[in-house]
Amino acid sequence: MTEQEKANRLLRDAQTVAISGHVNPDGDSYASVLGLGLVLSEAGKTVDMLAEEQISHFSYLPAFAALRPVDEKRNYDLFIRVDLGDTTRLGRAQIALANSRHSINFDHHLTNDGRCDYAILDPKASSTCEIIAAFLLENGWTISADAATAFYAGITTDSNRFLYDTSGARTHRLAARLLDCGADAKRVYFHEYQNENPKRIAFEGAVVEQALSLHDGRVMLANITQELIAKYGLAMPEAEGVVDTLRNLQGVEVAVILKEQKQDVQKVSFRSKEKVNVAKIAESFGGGGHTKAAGATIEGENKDVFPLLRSVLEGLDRP
Ligand SMILES: [Mn+2]
Repeated sequence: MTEQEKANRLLRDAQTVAISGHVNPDGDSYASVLGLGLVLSEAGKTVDMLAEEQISHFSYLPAFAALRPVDEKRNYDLFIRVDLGDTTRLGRAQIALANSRHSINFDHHLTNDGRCDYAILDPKASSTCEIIAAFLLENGWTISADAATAFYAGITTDSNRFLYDTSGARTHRLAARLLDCGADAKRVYFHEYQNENPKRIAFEGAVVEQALSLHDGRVMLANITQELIAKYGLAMPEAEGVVDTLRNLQGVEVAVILKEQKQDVQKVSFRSKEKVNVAKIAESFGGGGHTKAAGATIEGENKDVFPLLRSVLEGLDRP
């Protein structure tokens, strides 16, 4: 039996299932939990779709209201981790993993410490949603319209609207199959791209204006402090995606954003356009990710981490 077949048998046999993505969830993480959760509950299983944080931007996703925090007293036949390479990024869901008899790992990150019974990993996939949806279709599961909408949303957001290199013919074919299943693409596009908060656009402008230009503008570094985000009446999760705006600028190869999560915790997001592998830079800060999109969490105060990050970026060899 292949790894896929064994994992599928585990999925078929499990009666109680917990699914969790990563802390600071993005569209792919939420949608992987929700899409898979819907398919399994519609197949008659008892499923806990776990998430400690509920970011309202994603509340348009089907079954979003069903997301719940970890209940330490609950045990499961199967725990499924989705969209994370580093186990610590499960956060409190590590308790549910410990309370489960079996585990499966679905992921597309370049590095994965996958401590599970079975791991379905594909760093060439656009998104974890792509891996899960392909797996389910291949193994004869029924994907409802709601589940298809969730998967379509995860693929769309993680591939930057089918623009990244990992979004090839295979991704488009799968997306077409999800549309056949009834995926509501319009709903995804409306909530993700036609529902902008004007304050956020003004904030993006401020970030672009204050960004530090390194290597003749090929590297841009911006610092988002709590003070800056508060000035625009926004909260830190709403700064998600600003790094893409910075990377999309003319002449920029690498965009880096430092975000002050808490006084002593800083989050860094890295993006590249063509040739720089930003996962390597993220790894040097204890993080990871993909060639063109990566991140790290650094302990320390903003005023100390910023110059450190700046000097690492200044030291890049011909970016
Ligand atoms: Mn992802």
